[in-house]
Amino acid sequence: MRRKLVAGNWKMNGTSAALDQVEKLKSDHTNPSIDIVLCPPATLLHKMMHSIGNAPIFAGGQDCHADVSGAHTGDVSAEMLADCGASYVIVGHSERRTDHRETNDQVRIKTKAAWRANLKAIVCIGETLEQREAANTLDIIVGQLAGSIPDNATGENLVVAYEPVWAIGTGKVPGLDDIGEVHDLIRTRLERRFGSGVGRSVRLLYGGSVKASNAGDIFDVSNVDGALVGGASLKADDFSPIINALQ
Ligand code: G2H
Repeated sequence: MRRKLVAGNWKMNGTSAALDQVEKLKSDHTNPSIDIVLCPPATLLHKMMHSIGNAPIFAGGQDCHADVSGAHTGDVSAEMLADCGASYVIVGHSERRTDHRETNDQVRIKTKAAWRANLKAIVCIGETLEQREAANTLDIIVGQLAGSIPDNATGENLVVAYEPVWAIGTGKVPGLDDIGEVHDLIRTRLERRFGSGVGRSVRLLYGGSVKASNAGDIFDVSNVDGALVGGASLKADDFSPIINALQ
């Protein structure tokens, strides 16, 4: 039985004032069977851990460098995230793949770095609009999965987020059948590569314009175990109804 998971990706949003949302979320969140993860900018992680306190909410980074430490100006290692109290890290988000030209190979190495630091990796994959319109979605997903995920994946250390690039922050969402088709494919490929036990235990998230009004329908799709939420995770009043839709 896979635990449900809703992760909020704050992207490059939030200063100390945003921690009020954590306080609100703590009072909203009463279901211990759902994992909630907040991924703030790295600058807020330490303060966020104080805000979370003993509440059943996890924190995560939005990216990590492959190395433990060294001459990499501006970067943050997985070990540094873990030292701040993070339990998760997002790797391979399409905004990293686009803005920083991250390749599947780099995402795979970063995922290994996350595991080295005992972080759970939320590995993001997804097709562009051009790739979807050329009917290449499934091939792209298969290639990204194979290239971005190292050996030794388990249901504990890996979460896969399917985020169609064209659905991110646009208000557009694929049809439920399309989401189901991709999630079923991801599940099948994970089972084939890692064995049915591991393949069935990895949690699969949908991401891309998730909001309260569409979350319930998306969560009913087969092999969707939760969501990676961007814009609608910034305010507890928007995020809590999405979490509640999983119950
Ligand atoms: C996809 C998602 C969060 P949004 O990037 O990872 O963002 O929900 O704003 O589309």
